[in-house]
Amino acid sequence: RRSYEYIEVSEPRPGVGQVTLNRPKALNALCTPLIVELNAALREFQQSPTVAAIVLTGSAKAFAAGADIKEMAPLAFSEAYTTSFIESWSELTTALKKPLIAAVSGHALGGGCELALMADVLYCTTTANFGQPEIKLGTIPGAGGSQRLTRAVGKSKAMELILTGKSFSGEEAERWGVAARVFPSHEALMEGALKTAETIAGYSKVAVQAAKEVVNKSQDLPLRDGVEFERRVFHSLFGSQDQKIGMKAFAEKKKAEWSHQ
Ligand code: CO8
Repeated sequence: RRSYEYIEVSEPRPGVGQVTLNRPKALNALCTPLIVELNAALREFQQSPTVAAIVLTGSAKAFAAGADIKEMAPLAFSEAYTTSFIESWSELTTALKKPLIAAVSGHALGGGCELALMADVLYCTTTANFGQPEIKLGTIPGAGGSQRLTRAVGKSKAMELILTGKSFSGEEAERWGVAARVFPSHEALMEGALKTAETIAGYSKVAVQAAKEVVNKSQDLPLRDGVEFERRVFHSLFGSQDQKIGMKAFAEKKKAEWSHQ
């Protein structure tokens, strides 16, 4: 495994990969080299035969305090446009077929909030500090925040948050459906995230990947097309060995031994 400067990579549980953002001096501000490393680590996990689910986290103090403001400050339009600044962020979601759980403690602001919103499942502490403060810097969310936050909380709340730059707590994130669960401490959060990842990693890789794919489709397709897409994928899983293994094990009251085929 290669070594990284801005992140740490481990496999803390069977089937579980963990990426920890580790740029403490800047509260994990997402400079370009960090994003490059994060993409590389996720690609490595995507290809790994031993990793089936991934946890992405930061420190107890900060998940990530945003894109690197000092790096962005001098950027010109022509440079941002011609180099497709930020575009590589989308790789994080599009290339990753394995489930990604974001475990958020502390600040998740701007690009940090957007990164958390890119995950398949978001867990956080009650005191986590989410927000899209870009308006205060004379700009707007640039990594999907205006779209993903709006889908998560509805238009009026998203408008209020993005137009005022006001932050919201982990407790609110859970109440509004942004977070799936909240935890009282960073330790409890990590335990919860790793446990969920381990649970997911214990299922058929084929079924897990298909489940992630169909849920994601709901974000892009009208309902009728989404339901049809789901049915097609559901039908296709009758061609997998694991569907036979899973249903036979149920009938025999045994634990399924997945072939991942
Ligand atoms: N970029 C660069 N450096 C940062 C950032 C950041 N986003 N956030 C914190 N830092 C640095 C600080 O400059 C400081 O460095 P130094 O010690 O050298 O002065 C260090 O981290 C510690 O920060 P503070 O002293 O400010 O710590 P506090 O505990 O007092 O405050 C806050 C914590 C409230 C999180 C505060 O640091 C803050 O407001 N940070 C900026 C938050 C913000 O505005 N984020 C949005 C950035 S814009 C954005 O993400 C646009 C996304 C567009 C798409 C993605 C683009 C890649």
